[in-house]
Amino acid sequence: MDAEAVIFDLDGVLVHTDRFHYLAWKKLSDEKGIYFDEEINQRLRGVSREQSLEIILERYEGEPFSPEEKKEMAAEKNGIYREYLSGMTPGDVTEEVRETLTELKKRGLCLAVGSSSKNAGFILEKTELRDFFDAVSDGTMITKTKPDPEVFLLAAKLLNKTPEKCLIVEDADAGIEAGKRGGMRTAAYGEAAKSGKADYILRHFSDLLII
Ligand code: B16
Ligand code: MG
Repeated sequence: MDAEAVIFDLDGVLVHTDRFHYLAWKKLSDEKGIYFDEEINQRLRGVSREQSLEIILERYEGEPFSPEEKKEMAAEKNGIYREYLSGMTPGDVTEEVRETLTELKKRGLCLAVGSSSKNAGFILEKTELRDFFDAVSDGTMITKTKPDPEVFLLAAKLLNKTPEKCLIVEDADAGIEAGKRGGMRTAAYGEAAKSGKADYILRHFSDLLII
């Protein structure tokens, strides 16, 4: 690859916390009588907690929830999600991911995380991934969520790299769009690979070493 930096999405790329998001939203939806399924869940990839709730409520036909109730619901979902996260260990990161990150660093690339999540720091700590990265840009540092490029532009800035020198690795269409809007190259992994919008498709995480 001719990029000088790689900016990784977290949820769905480095770790599979996407399953925990689904289970936590499902629990909250069932409790409140709101319809929610795997298909709706796909639309939550990369978007903020608050926006995720708005997407889930699109099909809800009951009395509208007040802003306070929505705040409580988002907080409740986060509580359930954090319980799942607290059980995470370094074993939740595959050898393939660790070996690929190690090799990219050996080749002199700068590495960063660009995640919409406000829990990114906690996840990186639990999985002992933090030391691989020269910078972390996450949901606690931005005002606009993906598909806005803010989170990736901040990561590039923290790395001291111009956008065109950065490659974004993403599992969400919203993230691929964010990378493109930010003037970066994009590699799709997992769900985002299906839409064919990215510059590269990664069938395996380690394909990063051969593109
Ligand atoms: P939190 P990413 C995103 O992480 C998730 O894909 C998305 O489903 C979630 O709603 C968002 O983080 C916010 O997460 O509730 O933990 O702040 O894919 O950008 O790493
Ligand atoms: Mg993701």
